[in-house]
Amino acid sequence: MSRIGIAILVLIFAGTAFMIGFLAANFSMVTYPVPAHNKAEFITTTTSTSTTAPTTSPTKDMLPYDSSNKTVFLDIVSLSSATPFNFNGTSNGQLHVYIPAGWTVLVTYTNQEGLSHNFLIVSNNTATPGDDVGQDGTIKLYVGTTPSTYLDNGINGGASATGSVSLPAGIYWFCCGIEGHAAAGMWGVIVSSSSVTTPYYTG
Ligand SMILES: [Cu+2]
Repeated sequence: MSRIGIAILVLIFAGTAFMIGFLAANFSMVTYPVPAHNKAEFITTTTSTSTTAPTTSPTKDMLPYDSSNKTVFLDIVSLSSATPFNFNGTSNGQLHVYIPAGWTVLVTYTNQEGLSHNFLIVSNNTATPGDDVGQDGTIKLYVGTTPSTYLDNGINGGASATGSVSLPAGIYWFCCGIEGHAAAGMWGVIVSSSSVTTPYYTG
């Protein structure tokens, strides 16, 4: 065999050995991205489940009103079918009434419970009512009672009473004035605000 023939054979062997080494190195690298790819898929799945969480907001229900004389009609009932000391089945500040600033609230209060109750609107300066709501702020309206008897007297079960008052911008309670009844849960909130254009309630 000539020298050139030997040289060609050496080159072929050397080239083959190099190719085997090159391929082996490549295959060992190929295993690298595979787990990384699986990891990326796992993260994508997690992200898609977290974007579907719904947000909840309280339902707004409209109240009857007459815009010509800026009056909101508030029908409040202490239900015999609900837990005692309720207004329309709610208690402890749950019911929120929203009215435009300066509008008049015309209340019709009906008592269905066995106990006597009354209905007051209070410009409050405490967070929650105590036994005498007259000590928690200024009473703006007396329905079914009087300024001198609200701690003891209201209307009996089956009776109704009405009253009205205009409310400047502010936050108020509506509550029962009989001693301890508001503290037992018989109160809600009225928000009078210039940012409210149509009366509504939540809760
Ligand atoms: Cu009461």
